[in-house]
Amino acid sequence: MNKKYWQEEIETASREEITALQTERLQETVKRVYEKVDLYRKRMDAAGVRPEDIKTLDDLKRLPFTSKQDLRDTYPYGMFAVPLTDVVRLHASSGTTGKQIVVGYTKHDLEVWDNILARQFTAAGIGKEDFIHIAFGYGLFTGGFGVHGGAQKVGATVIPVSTGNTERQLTIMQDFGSTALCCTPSYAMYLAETATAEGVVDKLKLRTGIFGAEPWTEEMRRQIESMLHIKAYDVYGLTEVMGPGVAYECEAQNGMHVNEDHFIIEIIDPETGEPLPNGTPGEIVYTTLTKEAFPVIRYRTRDIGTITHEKCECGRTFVRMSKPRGRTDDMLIIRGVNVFPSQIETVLINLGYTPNYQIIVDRVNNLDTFEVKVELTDDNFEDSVTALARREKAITEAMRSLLGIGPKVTLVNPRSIERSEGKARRVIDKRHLHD
Ligand code: DLL
Repeated sequence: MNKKYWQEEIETASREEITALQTERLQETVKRVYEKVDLYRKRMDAAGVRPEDIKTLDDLKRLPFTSKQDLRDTYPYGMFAVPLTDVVRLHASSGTTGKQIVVGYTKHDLEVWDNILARQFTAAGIGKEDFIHIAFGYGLFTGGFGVHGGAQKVGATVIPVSTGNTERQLTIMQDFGSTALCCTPSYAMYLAETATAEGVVDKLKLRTGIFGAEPWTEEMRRQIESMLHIKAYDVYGLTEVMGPGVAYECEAQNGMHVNEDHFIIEIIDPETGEPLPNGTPGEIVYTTLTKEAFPVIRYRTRDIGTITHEKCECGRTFVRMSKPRGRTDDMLIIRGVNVFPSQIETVLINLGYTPNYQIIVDRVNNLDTFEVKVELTDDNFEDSVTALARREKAITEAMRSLLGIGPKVTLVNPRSIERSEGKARRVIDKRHLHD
């Protein structure tokens, strides 16, 4: 019988206990970064705030924000808070745009990381008996090694496949008996489609999946669950803060618990930087509380989400963050209307399509054009022009009623939209190319 909690005492601690622990750890972190990292000292001096001014959690808002640009400006090691001799691992991320950033971990940081992933696996009912198939990249990306440590920690049998070679992934799953799959949701979808096409779904022993690293909707979750006959959990994280495991989903599948003994989450108005009340969507900001090598203070993630302190049926008391609905830099503004890829995905799945789509935005004669390519499946494939036109119109209308603007919809052949082994590229915005 697997454990219900990995570290019950802290995962179910009272709000008072969590606040006391966070306050103490925040004070230590702020003092440390002030002493060790030039950027934080200069920023805090400029803002007229000193480490001893941080008396309660409410004082957090007096501290300046940090951003990806800060990491780029201090590349490679300018924001490390320990001597490099204490750093035992580096990871990097290129993001979708711009120069890569690099982060580091001490031995203690890795222990923390293993434990928070062990919390995730345990919350998803995964333990010693499981064969954890890790199809996240093991390169400098945090996904592979991040979940790997936690998978070993719970005593499961780890299968570190990494990304790529879908046929081989399916063979390994069948031969080795993988029971839990870890990868991006878009790759899970691709594996599911391939397994279905080859008629091998019933030969798989999969029962659970832990997916993350990119936004995905509830509708996509249901689709993956029904195609692979598994329960699919969401895991959130980012390189700058740790990697996967900053927040983890429990059996309630209703938001992700933030590991509050290691991180503080805030939601701010992306325009004004002001904190927003619980339940109001805004930009997610994270502060680390125990990171030694690479602490971050008020890091602006650009992800958009909400938090709730409502009681969770699993008994965990950590605050929950919603599935991020996208990123501030993911949000398209098309003819003045805000459009998130997740909205498009919801409409498509509700109408019986797969989440294989591409949004193409351009500007012609100073007017934004908005096109969505949608893939047909073998089941709904039609070759009559009228039938296709009818389908395209129905999708356009459904999107218009949700978004306020209707895209030109083009239906394309099954399996013709490029698949991703990592994060899917759903948006092609050609407008900045002309600027
Ligand atoms: O994607 C870390 C990770 C690996 C998370 C494996 C989960 C599983 P980055 O490459 O730095 O790190 O990208 C971080 O990915 O700011 C979000 O925009 C997005 N993201 C990560 N998890 C989720 C999720 C890893 N569950 C960026 N839902 C973040 C939505 C997610 N978006």
